[in-house]
Amino acid sequence: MPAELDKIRNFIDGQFVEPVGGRYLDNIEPATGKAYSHVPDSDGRDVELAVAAAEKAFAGWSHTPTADRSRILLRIVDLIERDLEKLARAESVDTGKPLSLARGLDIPRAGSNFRFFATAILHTESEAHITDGVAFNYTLRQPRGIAGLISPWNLPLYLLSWKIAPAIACGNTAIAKPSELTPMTAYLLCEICREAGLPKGVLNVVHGTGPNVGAAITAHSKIGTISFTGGTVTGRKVAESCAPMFKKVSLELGGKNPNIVFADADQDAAIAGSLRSSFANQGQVCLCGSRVFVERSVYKDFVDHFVEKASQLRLGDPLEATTDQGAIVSKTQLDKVKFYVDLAQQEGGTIALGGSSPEAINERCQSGYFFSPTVITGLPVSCRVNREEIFGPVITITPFDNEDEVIGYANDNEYGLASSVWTQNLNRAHRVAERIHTGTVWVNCWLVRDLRVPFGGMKQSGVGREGGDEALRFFTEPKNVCIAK
Ligand code: TXE
Repeated sequence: MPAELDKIRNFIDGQFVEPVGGRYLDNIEPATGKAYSHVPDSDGRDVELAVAAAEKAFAGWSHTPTADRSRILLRIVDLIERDLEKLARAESVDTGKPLSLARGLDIPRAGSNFRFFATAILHTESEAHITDGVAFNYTLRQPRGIAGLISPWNLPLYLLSWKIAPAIACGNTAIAKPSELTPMTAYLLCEICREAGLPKGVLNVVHGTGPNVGAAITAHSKIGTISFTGGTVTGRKVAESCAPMFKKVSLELGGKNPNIVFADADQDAAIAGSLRSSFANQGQVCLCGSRVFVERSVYKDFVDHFVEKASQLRLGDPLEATTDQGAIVSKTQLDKVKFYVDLAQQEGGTIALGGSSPEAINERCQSGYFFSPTVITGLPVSCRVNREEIFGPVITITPFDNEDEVIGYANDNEYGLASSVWTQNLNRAHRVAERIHTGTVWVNCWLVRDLRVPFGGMKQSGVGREGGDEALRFFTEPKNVCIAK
């Protein structure tokens, strides 16, 4: 990493600035376990500076013509595409994910997020209602003010851009806090936004920890809209902080997603799809299908073939082109994964594949945070490992005998984010999709995303929906104007 990125800074009022307190956190590279840069350890004073900048910028930005906002966001897309390689490498180094994944998914999707909302705002419809001969009503959808955007470490730029783009496209100003574990691409995005001509103060990025910066954002009276993606435990704290101030809050939280394979499915497709949904990004995607249920008549064949394919995934240095599986994001997360694999064996599970950290990957990565793709069979459906989010390359495979039984298994969980159903029976696909309690149901696929559709979860997977019109509605305030005839 070039020396100038050794110490990244906050981006406030269009300037890169040191944290007021002058403190920095080590930014650890997951593949090596060593610090490679330093991140501002900001606090409420830095958030105050950001609020002042965002407040000052709001009048101008909220009255900037939509076409001009759109043009600036499209310029950001151009620059993300120009800097694809630089951004992908930064994302890979910061997160431990394979460079190929950052290059092929994370960074292109960040560009798509900006492009989608840059164009969506050009085509929004206005509503009007005529009240008999009495009145004419029209609805104004106005920007809400300063938005607080808090994002996690698993898909840093992908998820942060999914918040920044709609928030500023709608005319709000924003204060964003990326995860302190993976700050680099947020920092590089600020350079891009400045080069694209985004007016100062429209986007402000304050780096730091959740308790020092995240909590200051959710508690600030002038930040009326909060969009949070992260763990359910933290999501609860965010909701508690916002509730007394009646803030508008969107929470995209954890998941423990069922992946159901019926005997009548195309088994090769189901295995290939399940391999992705189990281990993409080392299983660190809230949408991963970590509870695999397979109809009993094909269970043994599925397990044998799945384990064989999973054993061929190449665990390696994230920067090497041949790597399919990189490092886990942090020592804390690695320890969490190890804890659950140990617990699975205590709960009666059998390790059918993996179950431990590999021998040294290479000289560079000998102290990195690696864990082999792990398949566990033989667990009770309701044990802790089948109920709690592990957020690593660990899945369970459980047999079932009929549709009612597996839908009961799928729904018997505190989370309700996403699910996959593999079947060639169309009626069954519709029937099962209707009965599963998740915000998204993929049939014969996984992580196929149309940015227009509502995205989010039920139960402890969150509140509210992101994406498409839902995001535009979230980041605007509807006002009804009623004019008497
Ligand atoms: O995320 P946190 P963590 C799950 C996954 C993981 C667990 C915890 O199971 O093991 O969450 O991960 C900021 N007020 N997911 O601890 O704490 C924090 O700085 C305001 C699922 O890494 O949720 C970071 O920027 N903000 C998830 C962001 O919240 C606070 C993806 C997320 O951190 C805060 C990641 C506070 N009090 C983890 N405390 C998904 N749904 O994709 C922390 N933060």
